[in-house]
Amino acid sequence: MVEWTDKERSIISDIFSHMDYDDIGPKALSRCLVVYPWTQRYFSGFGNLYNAEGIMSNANVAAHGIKVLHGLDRGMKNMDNIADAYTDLSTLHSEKLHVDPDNFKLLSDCITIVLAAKMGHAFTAETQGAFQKFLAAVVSALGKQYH
Ligand code: ZNH
Repeated sequence: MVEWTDKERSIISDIFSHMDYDDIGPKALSRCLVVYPWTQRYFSGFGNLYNAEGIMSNANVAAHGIKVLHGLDRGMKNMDNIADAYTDLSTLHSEKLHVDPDNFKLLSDCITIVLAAKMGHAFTAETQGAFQKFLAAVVSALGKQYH
């Protein structure tokens, strides 16, 4: 089980109370699809991911980015049992979606980068430490049902 200091808890709850899901979700998922192009294979049903200028821009990706970012809410609400909070989502990604679990870490890094760009100076080393620790717990939980 992951242990959290009061400081880490307050950083995490602060981040989520100010989270701009509609901005960060689409940006983080789009970034993941650009930086790690092999992750595009899971979204073949989303249509053309790039616009006429060759920029990643797709309404389905944007909507899905928001949904995925909201997927972190259950971790935030279950800080003391993140491992079990993702059982059903882990099974879905493993058995139905067949998403390679290595990709969870890649997306989580993109979420960190987009959040850092948005928060600017407020994204201190302590904030990064707590947030990455939180994401690592989620990533590990999402990988739990892979056999
Ligand atoms: Zn995922 C889906 C979350 C990652 C791919 N996802 C999903 C959902 C959610 C999530 C919540 C919805 C479900 C239902 O509907 O029920 N994810 C998530 C999270 C994460 C993720 C939290 C991390 C952090 N995913 C991911 C990745 C990928 C994916 C990395 C790839 C690459 N997902 C996916 C898909 C889907 C999902 C494909 C399905 C979509 C549709 O709808 O079609």
